[in-house]
Amino acid sequence: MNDLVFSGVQPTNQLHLGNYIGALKQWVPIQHDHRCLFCIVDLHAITVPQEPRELRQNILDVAAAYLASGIDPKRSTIFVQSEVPEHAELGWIMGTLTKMGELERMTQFKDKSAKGGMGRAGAGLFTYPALMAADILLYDTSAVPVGEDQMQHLELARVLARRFNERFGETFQIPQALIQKHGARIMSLQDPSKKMSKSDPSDTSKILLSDTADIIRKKIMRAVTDTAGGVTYDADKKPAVANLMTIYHQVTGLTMKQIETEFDGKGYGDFKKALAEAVVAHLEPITKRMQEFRSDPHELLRILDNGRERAQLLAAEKMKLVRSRVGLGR
Ligand code: AQP
Repeated sequence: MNDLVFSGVQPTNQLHLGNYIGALKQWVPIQHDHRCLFCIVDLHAITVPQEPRELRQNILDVAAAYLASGIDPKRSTIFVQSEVPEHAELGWIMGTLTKMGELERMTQFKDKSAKGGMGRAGAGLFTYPALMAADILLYDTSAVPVGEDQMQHLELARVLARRFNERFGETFQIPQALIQKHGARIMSLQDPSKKMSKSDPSDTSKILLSDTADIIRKKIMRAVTDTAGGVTYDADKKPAVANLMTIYHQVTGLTMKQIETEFDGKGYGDFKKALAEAVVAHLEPITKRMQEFRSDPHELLRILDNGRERAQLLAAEKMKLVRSRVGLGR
């Protein structure tokens, strides 16, 4: 049994607190007892239009965010997806095994294509889950830490691994999801029915890892709350406050009960002030380290070169087996 963990983030924009809590922060402790591959999934990013110069900057920003959040390049492999061409190759093969109906059911595709209409959405956006399955299966991944939004895609990866194994013989490990109780889905600060998202045009909906302390304070003080008062956790009746409490829990380590006790008899204003200070204190060292990595690109590039070499070795070996199983080449 392989104990490899794989996960990734799209360099589609500046990372936000949702990406940090739902992904990066969760990855850090996993490195201590698993072999980990953390990928910057730039091929996924281009399933929606990207400005080339910005994309290249975002790739390095995401790499810097991984390192600044505590991913240790001595323990874990950090690399850029497009630099290991086997991802695209296996993505194609997985696409040939995927049914149209399976892709049509994907809520992320429905959401992302809703604006311009399905007929106008790129085919890459539609087949995105086949490429994501390839990313995971290429390394015989045993576990994938994901936010709730990615569960449907992960389930398809499991289906495709089984389908391939049945058709061509035992080749891929079936990956499991690693999902946390609180924090798997951080919601928009302006609308608790929507997840915090890089592509949300509203600046105040999300806290970016690159935000200054003052901006973070302003965004939190402007966050919406619920009509019913009191800092108590009830995700159905008080979704906005439950979301803010989840963030507080994540950055302080306090349980929901402890948070309720701390703010018993106090109003939302007091809670938001404490929350803002806790988020600032948690993110400040991360933001500072990100800036340091970005101001010394040599170190960052060296880490990414190293990661590419490590990932490439594993990917090349696996693809040799996959090609022979499928009957590709001579
Ligand atoms: N709001 C969130 N709460 C918790 N986890 C989240 N993730 C994303 N948003 C939240 C987790 O972050 C990882 C990387 O996500 P991604 O960049 O691959 O794609 P995404 O899920 O589509 O993220 P965004 O921020 O919403 O980006 P855009 O707007 O570009 O689509 C994943 O593990 C995800 O679960």
